[in-house]
Amino acid sequence: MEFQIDKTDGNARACTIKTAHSTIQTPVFMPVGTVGSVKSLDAVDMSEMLGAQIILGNTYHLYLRPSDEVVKHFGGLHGFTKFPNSFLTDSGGFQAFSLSDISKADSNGIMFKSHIDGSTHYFTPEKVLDIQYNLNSDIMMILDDLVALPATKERIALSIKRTTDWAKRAITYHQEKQAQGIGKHQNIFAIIQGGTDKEFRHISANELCALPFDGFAIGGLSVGESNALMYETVEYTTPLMPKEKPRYLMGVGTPEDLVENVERGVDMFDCVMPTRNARNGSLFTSFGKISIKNAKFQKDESPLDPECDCFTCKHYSRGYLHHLFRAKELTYFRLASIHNLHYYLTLMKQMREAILKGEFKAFKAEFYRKRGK
Ligand code: PRF
Ligand code: ZN
Repeated sequence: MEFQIDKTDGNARACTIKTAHSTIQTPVFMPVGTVGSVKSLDAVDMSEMLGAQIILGNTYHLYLRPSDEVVKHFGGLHGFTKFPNSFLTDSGGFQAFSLSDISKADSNGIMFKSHIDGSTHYFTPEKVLDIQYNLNSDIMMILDDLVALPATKERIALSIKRTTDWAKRAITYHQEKQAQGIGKHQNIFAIIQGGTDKEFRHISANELCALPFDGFAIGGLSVGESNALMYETVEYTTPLMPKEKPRYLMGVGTPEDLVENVERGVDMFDCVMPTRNARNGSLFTSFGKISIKNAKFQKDESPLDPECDCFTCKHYSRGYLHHLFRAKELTYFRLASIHNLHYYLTLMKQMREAILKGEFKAFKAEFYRKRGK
């Protein structure tokens, strides 16, 4: 892929990434499309209505159902889902760890039981790449070893050692495959681990960033630690990462988290929050979150957010959305997801514009002022 820094403002960056399928302007938020689709929305909604340049899919889910072989049969994720822009696929390690009934890592990989039918599977650094070659995602994540926090120093030390060993195997395998003409247009990112311990983050970043990956992620955060500790760990880690490659903070976060971490030099994010919150009735607005189930919205004729120009806000009232939510109408899920994703994608665009103008600090102050903070 091509990567270019368009402008920096403090540590915040506005960059352009070109993959085989789209041009991605950063900072970017990647909506989560676990099984190849973003819940309640389709590929046309995502690309044409919302203008998403990249979405995230999960190796774990797609491997279990419908299987990477089926996806390959349709010409990969693009042919199968018809989403024309980029896909990033997570490696499966995190999902095996968090979703599977049982999972157990050893020095060679991760054994887990499917959350669908209880069948046993084994992921290795090579196996998750083979699956991702079949999916033909634009950005593939390597297999990493996660630990539940709090963990002992010994266990975190083992996690970063394994993650480095697996990263070396992954990059070697990927280079061999590319030499054979497989995964030629696919990119591969490593994942820095180390909990909230600076020394471990330092070791993990140094070991991984010495390898020729196309980009680097910060993993193992937003797993229950305080916001302050997450921000501190990111602030410590981003300067250890190469300037000339994309930086991705996995599984983060709230709108505040995005602003704080863009300020600390992160380029890419993903999170289920906008879509999951939408389904639970929690909607993001320029002045903070609202709960649409609240009785005070019953006769409210105004749009969700007067500052929003999304499809939902252009056409429907708070009172109608309140009714759809209460009635559990399927249309509610679509309209609410459109609004929340539009909110997240617009927030990223506004941050990019602020960086390009060298006004990120002022943007951040205004962002908090509107929320009464
Ligand atoms: N590793 C992988 N995927 C992830 C994470 C990680 O550490 C996180 C951490 N918040 C989210 N998704 N492979
Ligand atoms: Zn809206």
